[in-house]
Amino acid sequence: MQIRILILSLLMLSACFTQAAEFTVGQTNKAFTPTTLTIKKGDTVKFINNDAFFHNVFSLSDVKFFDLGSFPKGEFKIVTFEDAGVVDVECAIHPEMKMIITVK
Ligand SMILES: [Cu+2]
Repeated sequence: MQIRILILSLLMLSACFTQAAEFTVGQTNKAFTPTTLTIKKGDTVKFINNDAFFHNVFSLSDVKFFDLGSFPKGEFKIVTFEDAGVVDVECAIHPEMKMIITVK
């Protein structure tokens, strides 16, 4: 009986350690903050618009191809990164806005 509880406890503990993390990237003063981010496979990134005008988030990368569309201040979009590699992220409205997400 005790060994079952021990095994169950270990399983629950390992599940905690392998849980995906959520990172937040702001869009502030026409810049992604931070401009570089390193995450693990399965982690999510929440992109939040902190400016008083619309921003977009997209990537043409092979590792993760996406376009979150345009959204106003206070709104956010969440992306899950399943594969390892380097992802270039941009804003279609402001070409100077760029960031790099490295998925390990
Ligand atoms: Cu923008």
